[in-house]
Amino acid sequence: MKPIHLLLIFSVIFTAISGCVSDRGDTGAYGNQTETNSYQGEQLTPIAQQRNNAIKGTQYIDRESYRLQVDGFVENPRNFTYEEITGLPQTSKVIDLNCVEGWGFTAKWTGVKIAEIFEEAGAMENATTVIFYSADGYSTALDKDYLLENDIILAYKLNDVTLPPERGFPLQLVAEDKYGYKWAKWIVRIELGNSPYRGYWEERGYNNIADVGGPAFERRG
Ligand SMILES: Nc1nc2c(c(=O)[nH]1)N[C@H]1C(S)=C(S)[C@@H](COP(=O)(O)O)O[C@H]1N2
Ligand SMILES: [Mo]
Repeated sequence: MKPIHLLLIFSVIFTAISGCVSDRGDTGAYGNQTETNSYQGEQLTPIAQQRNNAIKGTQYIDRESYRLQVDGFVENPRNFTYEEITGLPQTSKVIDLNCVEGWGFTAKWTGVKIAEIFEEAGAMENATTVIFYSADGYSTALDKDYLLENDIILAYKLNDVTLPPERGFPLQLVAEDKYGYKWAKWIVRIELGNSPYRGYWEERGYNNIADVGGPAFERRG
């Protein structure tokens, strides 16, 4: 057989094999985990193509010593371990993150509804504002009603992969329909209160409502 014929046969076989592999289509590798590429008919952006943003770079949080502190207007101020959080009822949804700078992506987010955390800590009726504090000194706040009415979750998985360090491990707030600066990463404390609060970017002029499509900036008197 001429070498050119062998080459042809090999290329046909190779194409067939690689076709089998890539035809699966709905998952991909992410480290040693399997990343989901579509969910409930919706196409997801692969993590490798999603952008990151952080004021002080990646925070590396240790799973064992991590505690989520919940305090303020709650009957039982308390800490949660990583295992306690991931042991609560789990919710998944496909949501877009839109940074106010104009970029965005679509992902499947899996985590716990804030309502579950509020239930555990005994959130008080008169609490109106919820402040999220992060390990890098970042903070932001949202109305308690917004969080409850929209079943907002604290995500610990992204496209079925454990939240990578640069993406906020262990927890990122999935503030759907709000600009990216409300999506706090590396959350270490949640404080309930009844007075308005401006977080890191909000204090620097960004709109405290932060509805996607709404104004990015706010005039302050
Ligand atoms: N702790 C912390 N959370 C943060 C930020 C930050 O700097 N620190 N940046 C915010 C901004 S402006 C955006 S757009 C999103 C980006 O989220 P991503 O890096 O997961 O894509 O994170 C938000 N959460
Ligand atoms: Mo952003």
